[in-house]
Amino acid sequence: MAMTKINWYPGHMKKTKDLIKENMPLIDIVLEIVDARIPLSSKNPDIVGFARNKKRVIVINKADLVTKEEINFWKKFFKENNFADEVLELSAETGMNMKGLYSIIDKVSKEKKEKMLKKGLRKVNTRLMVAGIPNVGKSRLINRIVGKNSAGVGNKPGFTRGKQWIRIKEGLELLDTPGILWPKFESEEVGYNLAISGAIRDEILPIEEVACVLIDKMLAMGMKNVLQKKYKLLDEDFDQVTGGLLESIALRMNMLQKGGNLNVQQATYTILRDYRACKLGKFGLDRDIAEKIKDLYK
Ligand SMILES: Nc1nc2c(ncn2[C@@H]2O[C@H](COP(=O)(O)OP(=O)(O)OP(=O)(O)O)[C@@H](O)[C@H]2O)c(=O)[nH]1
Ligand SMILES: [Mg+2]
Repeated sequence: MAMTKINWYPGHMKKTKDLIKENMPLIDIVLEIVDARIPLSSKNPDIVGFARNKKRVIVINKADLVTKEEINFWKKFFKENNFADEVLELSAETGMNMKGLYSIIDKVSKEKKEKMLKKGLRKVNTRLMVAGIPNVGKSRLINRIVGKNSAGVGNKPGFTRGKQWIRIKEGLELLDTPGILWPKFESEEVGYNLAISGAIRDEILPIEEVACVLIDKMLAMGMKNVLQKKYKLLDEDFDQVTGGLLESIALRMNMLQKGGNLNVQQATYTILRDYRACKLGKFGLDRDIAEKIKDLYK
């Protein structure tokens, strides 16, 4: 199957790219949001070009979905490979480590103020933009930043063509619309990982193959017992190709169509849904391909 031939996100790619480019001159800090389960696959390399001379912060969001150990691997990885000025993990969903984000923002803000003061400028605003591919949690993060701080502060019109800046506090403003970037599809493995994580609408995917890749990854990670327990699988079920395992899941879980045939589609969606809801454990999908694909993202 040619995963890379799928028209993942029809339309608007160029339009959103232009929008980001257009906004960039006003921005000081780019918060590049990635999904903790797929921190590389959910990146977009164009950001490097867009955000030249900006402070770049990689925000590893959805940190609640992987282990601390895995997070530490990625923080080290991004730092060692010079991917950004700052890297931190948080969960926009639970609010975990939002403090860490505010302290990085304050630090950058302060640096800018001091720099401008030397030039004789006293009134300095620091402006933030949130950017990232679909489904990484941009809206959740914006809501969290704004929700917490917006009491009594209205939106104020932007400088150019009615862009909206949300005033977070004195001297700190956030662009109200996130920069939507597009994932990079040069590697088939990246395509699968995006699909498994839910970054691509299931309807356009070869969904059974996607589920098989997830199963294969889990088996390679030594997670056979998790599958076995969750879906009541027997040892002998594992003596077959992965596609057959989907049938076994349907069989053991009693997923039947009208008429009594095994409902493999239900098994397929169940395992993907369970992974996305963190019911198969906390683990990501990118670690084994990190070294192989990292140069695509620089
Ligand atoms: N577990 C978990 N889920 C999250 C987190 N942040 C966002 N989500 C979930 O991820 C999904 C996408 O979140 P959004 O904020 O809509 O993502 P987005 O980047 O704005 O997506 P688009 O608008 O499609 O570009 C939602 O179902 C959120 O509930 C997080 O920190 N942890
Ligand atoms: Mg959104």
